[in-house]
This record gives sequence, structure tokens and C-alpha cells, in this order.
Amino acid sequence: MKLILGMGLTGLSVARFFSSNNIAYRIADSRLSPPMQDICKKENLLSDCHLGEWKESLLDDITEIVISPGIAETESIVGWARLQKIPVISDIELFGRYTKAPIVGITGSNGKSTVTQLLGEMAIGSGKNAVICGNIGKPVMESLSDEAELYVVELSSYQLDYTNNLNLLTGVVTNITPDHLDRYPDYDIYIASKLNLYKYCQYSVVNLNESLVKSIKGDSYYAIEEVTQSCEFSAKKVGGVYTLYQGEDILMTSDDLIVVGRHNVENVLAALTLGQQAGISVQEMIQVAKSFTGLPHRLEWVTNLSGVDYYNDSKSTNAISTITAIEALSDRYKSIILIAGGIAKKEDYSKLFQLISEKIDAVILIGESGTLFSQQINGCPVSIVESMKQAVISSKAIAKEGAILLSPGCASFDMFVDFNERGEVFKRHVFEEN
Ligand code: UMA
Ligand code: ADP
Repeated sequence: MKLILGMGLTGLSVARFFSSNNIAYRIADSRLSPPMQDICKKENLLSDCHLGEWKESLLDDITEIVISPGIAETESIVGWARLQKIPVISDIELFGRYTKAPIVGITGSNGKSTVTQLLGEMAIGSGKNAVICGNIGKPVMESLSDEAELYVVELSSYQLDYTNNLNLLTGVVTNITPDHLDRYPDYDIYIASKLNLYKYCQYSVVNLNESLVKSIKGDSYYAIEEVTQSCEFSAKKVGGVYTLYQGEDILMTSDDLIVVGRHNVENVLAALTLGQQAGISVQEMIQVAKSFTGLPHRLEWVTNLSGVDYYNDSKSTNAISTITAIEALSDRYKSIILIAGGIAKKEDYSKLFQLISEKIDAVILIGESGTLFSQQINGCPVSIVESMKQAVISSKAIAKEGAILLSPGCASFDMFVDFNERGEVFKRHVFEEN
């Protein structure tokens, strides 16, 4: 019998799959009211179910465990399973056993969802029946389809940690910077977790701008500026505009893109390089890249009110993504007001604070990290407010031109359900607080 650990999106998708394929399973969650309990109950998926504190007896008669990515290796149930030598796998490994179409895997500290969505849209635009799934929010076990011609899968390090077997046609680690350090004993283990992706790739795609990745022997490379002969796709910046190349041939410039910033040029190069390995026509990929509007909450342009542009970058949950957002916008605007804060990650924010002092006109802080951040930011006015509404009102009162940027650099759970809600609340107040 199988054991499903976790009754969130992953657990529900695996239970549905086992149930419809007559595979016997037990499902357990260490919370008493897990998020998907009601749906599981309605769909009669709970005939062998345990809620609350883990018990070793959950492992009786179990031959394999499919674990949800949010459950850490340090949980007692994982320890007991290891001692009893019961295999523990991710939904990704399970998915790999049932797929008939090639899989492209995308991981990295930032840019995973953007590259996954863009490549998926490129594949669909070229006429392939492509399925976009994984950590992006659509569990892989709900995405299996006999008609699929390509799976474009976002992979988190948590999912990779419980994956031992997987066949990827191609894959990329977009970049590696400190993140999730509450879950990993140290940064090196997090790095190794990300790089594991390449073990599974038939054709490895490597970003030569990434110092922690570029030593990997790739089959195809991309880079901005650090162009070598081996780079299939590349970009060079002249006078504030990036020109994108395939070999020596010019493909387009950053002015042709709707998404902004160097990081998005990098994301386009990643998608082009993966797409070429997956057999998608470059011309068709370029057409899609030019009309790609990006995902909501990732440096999303919201509106212009009284000459001020508003950007929602709520998905920024670490220092480097806020640094990226500030750098992208400071190419365009002389004045930027930043709304930041939330639950700070276990990482060094000093580079972000330095950049704030150089490029930001004023900072409005929200959330748990407010006081700590305010003590460390120098060189520009800082205020702490109680709510997103207040943050929007305060930023509007200061901004006379330029941009107001929500880019928290922190997790959202102190004030919001998730980054989606944080971004939606921001946008609502932008339009309401006039
Ligand atoms: N649980 C326990 N005990 C624990 C921890 C969790 O029982 O010690 C239970 C919870 O009570 C809950 C279930 O496990 O019922 C939740 O499982 P989960 O946290 O793994 O979340 P899912 O709902 O299954 O969603 C997961 C991903 N979540 C995480 O990795 C934390 C989703 O990524 C992903 O979209 C989804 O699978 C589909 O593949 C979210 C995420 O935040 C968006 N990912 C991280 C990120 O992007 O940085 C990695
Ligand atoms: P992920 O899925 O890895 O979290 P997203 O595409 O959702 O990545 O973007 C998360 C945050 O990182 C957003 O704030 C976004 O603007 C920023 N970002 C996107 N691509 C990159 C990149 N290549 N490098 C650095 N930051 C990026």
C-alpha cells in the first residue's frame, strides 16, 4: 500500500490519481484541518486517513511514500521511513513513471515560474499540445494527459529533494541565490539540491552568467555579455537596450518585449535555449516572447495615476528579487518609492539595503520585519505602517513622478494568505485610495 503525506494540492492530486487507478493508499496530514480535507471528503478519498501528530504505525503495510514538498526531511515520519528503508518519493518522480511525452524541467531561486510560463506559451504558440505544470501551482499528477506532446514543469528544490529517478528531455537551473535557508542546514546543501536537476537531463541548458551553475557541462548555453562561442543564445547591452542573438544573428531587442529588466532578457534566453532543445521553431518562439506580458505579481505594471507608474512585484520573497526589481526600474525612472517587508528570510539583506540607499527615494515598510529593516536602511526616509492600505496611501502622498514599487523581499504569511493575496490587496488599494 502507498502512503500519501500531506493533504494540500499535492496530496489531493495524488489521492485522486491512486483512487481512479485502483491503487490502495493511506493519506495523512499532521494538521487536524488540512487545506484540502473538505474536497477529499466530498470525493470519497479518505477511506484510510489519519489527521494530527505523525504516528509510526502509519507506516504499517506501506511499500512507498509520496510526500508533499512542504514536509521537511526533519519530520519524524520521514525519519521512521528512512530507518525502515521505505522509499520516499515526490509527486514529480511518480509523474515521471506515467508520462509518455517529453518533460522539460525548470528550477532556480528566481525566474522559475516566468520561464516555465513563457516556454509553455512558446510551445503552445508553435502548435504543440504542451502542458504547463508543477510548482507553478498546477500539481503534476493532475496534469497527466494522453494527448500531451510536451510537459513544461516548474520544479522546486523541495520536490527535487524527494526525487531519485526522472527523465527530463532538457532542463535549466535559472540561477542560485540564498532562499529557503530555514529548511536547509546550510547554503551548500541548497545549492546541491538545485544542481541535482542536471542529473536527470538528457540535454542540459546552462546559464553562463550564474557563477554557481556555469561549471556544469552543458549541451547548450546562454548568457548576457559573457558571450563565448559555445553560447547558442545571448544578449548584449548597448545604450540601455539589449540585443538578443542566436549565434551571430540578431533576433530582437529588449524594446520589442513587454516585460522589463535584464532578468527578463535572461528569462527569454533561458526559454529560447530550452525551446530549441525541445524542437520548437525559433521564429515562433520569438513571436510569443514579444507578446508575453509576464505573470501577475512579478514586476507587473499595474497602472499610471497622475504621472506615477505602479508596479506589483509581490512574488519577490527574497532580497535578490527585490534587488532585481529595483535595478530593472532604476534604468527607467529617476524616482522610485519602495514598499517592502514581511517575514524576512534567513539571508543577508545588506546588498539590498545598500542599493536602497543609492536608488530609492523613500521606503515604506510593512509586516514583521519592519522594525529590523528600518534600523538597517540608511540614506533615505523610512516609515513603518500597519497595513497595505496605509502603505499605498503613504507612498501616494510622497510620489510626484516616477514609480511606486511593491517588492517585499520577504514572505507574506504574517499579513496575507500568500503572495497572490498580497499583490491583489496592493492593486485594490492603488485603485481605491485616490
Ligand atoms: N504538512 C504536514 N506536515 C508538515 C508540513 C506540511 O502535514 O510538516 C501538510 C500541510 O498540513 C498541508 C500539506 O502538507 O496539508 C501541504 O503540503 P505542501 O506545503 O507541500 O503544499 P501543497 O498544497 O501540496 O503545494 C505544493 C507546493 N508547496 C510547497 O512547496 C510549500 C506548491 O508550491 C505547489 O504549487 C504545489 O505543491 C503544486 O505542485 C508553492 C510554494 O510556495 C506555491 N513553493 C515554494 C516556492 O515556490 O518557493 C517551494
Ligand atoms: P520563482 O518561480 O522562481 O519564484 P518568478 O518568475 O515567480 O520566479 O519570479 C519571482 C520573483 O523574482 C519576482 O519578483 C520576479 O520579478 C523576480 N525574477 C523573475 N525572474 C528573475 C531572474 N531571472 N532573476 C532574478 N529575479 C527574477
